[in-house]
Amino acid sequence: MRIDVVSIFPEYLAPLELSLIGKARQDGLLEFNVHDLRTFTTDKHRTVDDTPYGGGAGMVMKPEPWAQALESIAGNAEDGAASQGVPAKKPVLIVPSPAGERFNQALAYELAEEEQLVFACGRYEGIDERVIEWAAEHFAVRPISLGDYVLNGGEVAVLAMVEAIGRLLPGVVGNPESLVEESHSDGLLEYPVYTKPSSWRDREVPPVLLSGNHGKIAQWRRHEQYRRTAERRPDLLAEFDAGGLTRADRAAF
Ligand code: 6GU
Repeated sequence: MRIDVVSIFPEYLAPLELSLIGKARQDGLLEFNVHDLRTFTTDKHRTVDDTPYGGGAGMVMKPEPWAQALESIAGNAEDGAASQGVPAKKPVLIVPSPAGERFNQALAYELAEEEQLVFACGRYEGIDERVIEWAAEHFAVRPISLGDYVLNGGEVAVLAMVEAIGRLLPGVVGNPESLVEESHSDGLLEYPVYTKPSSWRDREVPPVLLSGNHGKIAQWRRHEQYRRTAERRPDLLAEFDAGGLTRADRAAF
């Protein structure tokens, strides 16, 4: 997978050099490029924002630097495809925004299938809307939100999305089994986990986990997933119940 990020704060993306995603880059599983939007300006002050038409607080990002940046990235992708004699599939342009579609694990899996993702990090009150319309010529455009709260810019959201997507790429997470049992992979939250010692500060590990009875352990864990989801995320539980329970689940609950 190839990922390009356009931002006026490229240093914000430095953490992606580290850890799992940094390792995936070193191993050649992921190509990752960060572009400074200001390098696509032409005026002396390298201006990226201006006042909003219609008035109101804050500033809006000017369209032309974005068009220059996105054209250069789309051009690279199209040249690459043409040199291999294949028609170019449009890269996905993700526009992080509290006004976007909600990001979740299902969307992370969907985006992990893509050849190229481009993230356009807006700041201030956002990017001139005509950029979003125009970009559809070169990209499959997806405005995406992390949740119902406001961040100052898209950079922190990109860190979260790239980590969620990157760890799903084949070979990035050492043990793929660990992707299967985690929260949200099956619509429920994860069960609680424990390690040694079995007694710690007068608190005991649930005895079933020491029983060696794998059937009972699986049933207990499933029940805990359900209980925890009911308590913390009743919204998820409603969706899960609508999907229909398996026979093993009816036994566990
Ligand atoms: Cl993706 N971007 C910004 N700027 N704010 C957000 C967000 C994204 N998701 C929630 N708040």
